[in-house]
Amino acid sequence: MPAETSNITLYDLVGRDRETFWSSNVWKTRFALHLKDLEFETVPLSFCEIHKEIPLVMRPTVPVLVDRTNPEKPARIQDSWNIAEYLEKTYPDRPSLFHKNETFHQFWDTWVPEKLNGATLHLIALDIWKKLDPESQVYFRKSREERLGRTLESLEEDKPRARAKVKEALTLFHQMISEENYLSGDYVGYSDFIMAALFIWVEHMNPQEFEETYLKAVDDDKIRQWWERMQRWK
Ligand SMILES: N[C@@H](CCC(=O)N[C@@H](CS)C(=O)NCC(=O)O)C(=O)O
Repeated sequence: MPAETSNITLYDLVGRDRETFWSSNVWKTRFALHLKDLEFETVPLSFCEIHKEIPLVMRPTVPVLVDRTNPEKPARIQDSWNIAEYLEKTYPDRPSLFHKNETFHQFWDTWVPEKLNGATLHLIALDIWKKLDPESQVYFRKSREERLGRTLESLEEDKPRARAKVKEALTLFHQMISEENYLSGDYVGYSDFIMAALFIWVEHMNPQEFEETYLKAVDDDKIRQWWERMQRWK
């Protein structure tokens, strides 16, 4: 969508192809914008571009959302949770993200990264690296190997342990969605988007891992059925 027709701009992360959006943190925002039916344009940035383009007053991370709906007072918000709160407060007449229970969704916003992000990174770090532009490959390898204290290649040997961790976490998630259509109950909510954003990240990076470890984490079709329900907000 051309920039002039949209009041909202979303800064997102891309790899070498510059057109596939796979960042889990940004997908939380994409889902929220889709649910609220808000038009937006996307500014695609590589890892290295994020560090040059996102203004120094902010951290060099995406998502960043700029909303010029009120031209006198444009809003610039960073961090997926802050953006969700902003959208809920600014567009209360659109479908709700929190269904008047913000704490519940905030719990999942902490729980999913704590229980799933580390193990997931172990499973797909090398796949992410392969999809980046050469300059970002250098940055990603250096920063992640420093953080993990090991090479991306050496994560391979830990994959069975990482898969077991993912499956354990998804067992609790499975219990929740076995009783209702969505994590947040009868209606989709931000907590569903948090989990679905993680799923999109893995699906893009390693479809086979996604199928075997995430969709088949538990021995029935409940997670797959929930995932199918989530497709309409993509
Ligand atoms: N808590 C932040 C985390 C944002 C974040 O870490 N974003 C990643 C992309 S998923 C990023 O921009 N990373 C830049 C880097 O690692 O240099 C949020 O939820 O928005």
